[in-house]
Amino acid sequence: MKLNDTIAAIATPRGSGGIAIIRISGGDSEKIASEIILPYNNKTIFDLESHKLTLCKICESGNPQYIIDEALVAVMRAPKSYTGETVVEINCHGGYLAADRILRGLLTCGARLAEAGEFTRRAFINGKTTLCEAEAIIDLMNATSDSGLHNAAVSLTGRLGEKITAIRESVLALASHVSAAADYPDEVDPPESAELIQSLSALRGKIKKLLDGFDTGRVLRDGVRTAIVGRPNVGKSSVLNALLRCDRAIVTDIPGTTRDTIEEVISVGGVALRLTDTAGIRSAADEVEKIGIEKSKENIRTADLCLFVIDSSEPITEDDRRIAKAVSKKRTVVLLNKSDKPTVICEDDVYNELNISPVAILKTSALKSENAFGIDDLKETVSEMFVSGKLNSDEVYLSNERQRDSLLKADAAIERAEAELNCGMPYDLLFIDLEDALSALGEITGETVQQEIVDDVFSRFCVGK
Ligand SMILES: Nc1nc2c(ncn2[C@@H]2O[C@H](COP(=O)(O)OP(=O)(O)OP(=O)(O)O)[C@@H](O)[C@H]2O)c(=O)[nH]1
Ligand SMILES: [Mg+2]
Repeated sequence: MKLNDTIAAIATPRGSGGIAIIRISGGDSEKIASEIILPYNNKTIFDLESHKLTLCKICESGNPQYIIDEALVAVMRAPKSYTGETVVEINCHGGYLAADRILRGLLTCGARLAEAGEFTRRAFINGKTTLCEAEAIIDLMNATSDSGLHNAAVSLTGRLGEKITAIRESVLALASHVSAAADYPDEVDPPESAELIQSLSALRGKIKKLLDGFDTGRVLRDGVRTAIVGRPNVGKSSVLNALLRCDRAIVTDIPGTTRDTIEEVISVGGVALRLTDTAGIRSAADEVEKIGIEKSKENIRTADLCLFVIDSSEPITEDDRRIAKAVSKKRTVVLLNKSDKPTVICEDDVYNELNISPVAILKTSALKSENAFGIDDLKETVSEMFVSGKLNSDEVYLSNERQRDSLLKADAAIERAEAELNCGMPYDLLFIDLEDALSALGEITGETVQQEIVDDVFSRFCVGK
């Protein structure tokens, strides 16, 4: 990929719509665009004020008499643009043809079709955005819930980058001091070991806080993986239908109705619940059902939240106990379902007989999906668990594995430095650890990142972004 040529692409989705935007970026943007863009009043594109929309005629290249469209055009001259290069944006009428014809004209006049994410990659190369901000742009575009959108937007404003940079600068200050003391022993005193240990431990505290937020960040971005589990016929599919307020899953009074998992997404208080209705878990099952049960167990293993459905009108069974064991280490809400019938199980039985401590135990009746009982309580409980206070705050949560891996590497390097100081090892080893920490932290913002990682990040963008 050449980085000094001028690129162009349609930045809006194909198809009919109000407007389509064609974007051009690079040193020859104005020159190339001037071949097809004709401002009124005998002006040329070079006369247009930067960052201002102007109505222009768009014509075929080399044929100014042949008008393709009339469009609003903005020139954003370098370096004040998204990419840091001179950018021209053409807001033409939406539809299938106009944008295609305009793009073709620009390519004929010397622009190259942009690759996926190339505009943002240029912004990164030109210091307009950090790598973690570029990742926030992807998260923002892919957001499926208010909370995911909010976290991405906060990250996009540079909050995460600021935190990482602050930690990096502190490590850099320590590394410089250690190195200066080694190079100029007569002029610079080495830092006190106790002081160093204290500074390193404070830095690890900051890193830990960011790492602790990872689970929250992931849930905000990807939603809560929620498994609806229980033995056959307790009402799991009915609970799914009640949450969705429609009859999505088949419900019958025959145990073993659900054989394969069913997935649906709902929004609760701004966070996405990725619901999976599972096959009822029981020991007596035929071949097909056994496969379904294996899937149910796998869903418990990977879930962020288990909704453990119990038929409260029947005594606890061995199958209930087995499922209780499987969810015992998971964040679980127990639903005492069929509460419209005479009940034989109460809250205390859950603690005493099933031996689990769920986050909440709720009474539900899911017989009728459109006016089920207890489902609103369930939504409120889940919302408090995952969303409470997180939507309106400007706290930013780490939400991606790449960033977390780099932070873990930085933490491990600082931990090594601490251990060496505690053993009274020489400072030159310490310097190596601090350098490792610096490079790991730089990977997050992109200052010290390898080319393959940059390629991987930008490959997730679409053309025109
Ligand atoms: N009275 C009453 N019946 C319910 C309630 N919830 C579900 N049922 C009934 O219980 C039976 C089983 O419901 P399902 O939702 O299919 O149960 P399930 O747990 O998905 O069952 P499997 O898919 O076989 O594992 C159906 O006849 C439902 O109408 C409830 O809250 N009260
Ligand atoms: Mg079912």
